[in-house]
Amino acid sequence: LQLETDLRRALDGNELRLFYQPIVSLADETLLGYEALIRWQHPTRGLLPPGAFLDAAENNRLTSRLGAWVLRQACTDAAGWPAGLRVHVNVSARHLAEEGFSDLVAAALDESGLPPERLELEITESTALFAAEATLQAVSEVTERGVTLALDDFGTGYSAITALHRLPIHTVKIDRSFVADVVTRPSTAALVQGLLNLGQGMGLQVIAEGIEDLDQADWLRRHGCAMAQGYAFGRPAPLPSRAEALMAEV
Ligand code: G
Ligand code: G
Ligand code: MN
Ligand code: NA
Repeated sequence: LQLETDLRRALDGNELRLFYQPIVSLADETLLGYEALIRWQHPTRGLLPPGAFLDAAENNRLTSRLGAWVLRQACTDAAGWPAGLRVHVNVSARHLAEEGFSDLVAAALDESGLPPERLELEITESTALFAAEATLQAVSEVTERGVTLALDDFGTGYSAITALHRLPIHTVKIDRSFVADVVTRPSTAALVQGLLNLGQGMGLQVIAEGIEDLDQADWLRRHGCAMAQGYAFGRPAPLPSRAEALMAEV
């Protein structure tokens, strides 16, 4: 309950932050975009990761306020980036199913001026498993607008195949738990190869997550994975402030 009160204050008082992690092309390590990852700059507890507060938000009807803040902030930030770069925003199943979700996306795009094609929404497999009519409706409204959908943590849920079947998925993100063992464990390698084949066979974009070293990057490149994300290419970090960016130029 204290957490809930604190979180309401955080939403009102500019304590939430978006960190951004690069998404790169594996062929040449060109930057393709960033995934937005929320943090809470708590006045006494320091910088909190999403695991410390997202569940509290989910359970206390703060989901839509928090989700709206993330979408608006991410679109505003991304509108100032070079035109080729896309932004990925994580969306909770609960928020996606709420009335008004697609209007919120439309408003975030309009207010920021970000072209819809530069926004990708990340959802998890369980979102698809429990997808109610409202979710399917919201998804079709945002994708008709040109926004794309990524299936996050691909391979870890019960419903990977169902999700691909039911929703207009554009990208799958191979979960980092598979990437961690891909070089050292033959059975994991076979599994990742299968996920890559499935994604490519369906004409989807595939991003490998959680790449921490160059052996993993090499393996994935050699096995046909085009895109990657992970500490090897960049940790989640705040956008440089305008002042810092100016300093870096001189
Ligand atoms: O950044 P970190 O690895 O600590 O993120 C942990 C989890 O929190 C990830 O599963 C990520 O998808 C989720 N997450 C991060 N930012 C957001 C956000 O803005 N909204 C939602 N719904 N989930 C987020
Ligand atoms: O569930 P989702 O994919 O949205 O979560 C992304 C999370 O993964 C973020 O919390 C981010 O901090 C974390 N992450 C990103 N890259 C790496 C990595 O290379 N290694 C590990 N262990 N975690 C990572
Ligand atoms: Mn994600
Ligand atoms: Na993931």
